[in-house]
Amino acid sequence: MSNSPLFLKALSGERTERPPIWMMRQAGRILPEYRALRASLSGFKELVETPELAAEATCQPIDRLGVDAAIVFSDILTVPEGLGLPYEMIPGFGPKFPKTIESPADLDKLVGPQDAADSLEYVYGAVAASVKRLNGRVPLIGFAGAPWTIFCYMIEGQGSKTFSKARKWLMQEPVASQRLLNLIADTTAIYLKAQIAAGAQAVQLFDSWAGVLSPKLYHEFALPASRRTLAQLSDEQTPRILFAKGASHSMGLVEEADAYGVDWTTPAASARAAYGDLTVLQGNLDPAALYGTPENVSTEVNAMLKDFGPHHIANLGHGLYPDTQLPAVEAFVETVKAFRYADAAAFAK
Ligand code: 1CP
Repeated sequence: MSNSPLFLKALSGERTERPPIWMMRQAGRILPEYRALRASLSGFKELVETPELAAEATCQPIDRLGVDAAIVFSDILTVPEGLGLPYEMIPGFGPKFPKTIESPADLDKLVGPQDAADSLEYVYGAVAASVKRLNGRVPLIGFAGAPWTIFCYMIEGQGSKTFSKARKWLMQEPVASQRLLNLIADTTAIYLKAQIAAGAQAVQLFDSWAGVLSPKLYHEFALPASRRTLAQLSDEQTPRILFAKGASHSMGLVEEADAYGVDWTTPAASARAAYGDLTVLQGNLDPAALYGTPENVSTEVNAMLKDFGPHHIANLGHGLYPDTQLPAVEAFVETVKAFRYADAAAFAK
């Protein structure tokens, strides 16, 4: 048994006494101390672009909740900004890009992968400042959006329920779509390598909008682009987590990650059937389960931990909702921390 932190042990495939836990979107959103920090500033971007402040937001869930990993406070939209499409964060609305990609000719105006990644120095600063502030308490996760999800924002310029404009591009401009996905994939690989160089001990690729694609288009466009990013990180000795929300039809088709996120609509048994018992899986509590009482949360969480079995990282099946109450979140963390595989009848060998 190594002395490495529980989260990294689990990611490396070692058996652990209990699963580690962290939560997608754990920094910000639900914490009163995040809202206070945010209210003292001019806006979201000031927080993301000032390493010391980002590091403070990164550490808040560690101090408050005692989770086993931190995720750097940033956003997936830094990459399109680096590529030449700046975003604005509009309170009560979300992200908005004044400029978008409207025609294949617009691709010629974008910045190249190295220059795009080089312009995101403030993210590497946030990673380094977060590692310093964490002071060895827990490992830090770096992250980026997967190419398809970033493509969605670069074409649409804002969130969408269907991302039909982005899907229209795949249908009508397949060659230009491929070119843009490759540009994003290569930029993202350099970006994640730089986060690793700055101290990130694991990285996660968020393919938040994988689920709007048919399996066919997912296989043709999104999946190869994610693989292209992940493959470029294979020499890094740093575990890679892929979370492709809504793409459970394609579980088991990517080999380049070290762990796979599972969304809450996918039964643990289906994920285990697709990936096998030894693959590290992360997830998948329904974020809405945290609207239940702490007792209900505890029951649901214990059931989930038994369903996944070992080689599991406890997490949600997508990010925390902003109106989630802290006692439910605390019950999630406490239940996972009290769990022991050895005590769970199903695993007592
Ligand atoms: O002012 C604010 O506080 C704005 C809210 C906010 C926050 C706290 C946004 C706007 N982004 C973030 C931080 C963030 N974003 C983190 C790090 C901190 C954390 O743990 O919360 C991470 C990991 C993200 C990742 C992110 N941003 C994703 C992928 C994960 C997911 O939830 O699917 C996506 C899709 C975004 C885009 C984005 N940023 C913000 C919003 C409201 C959105 C979604 C817009 C949409 O509906 O399309």
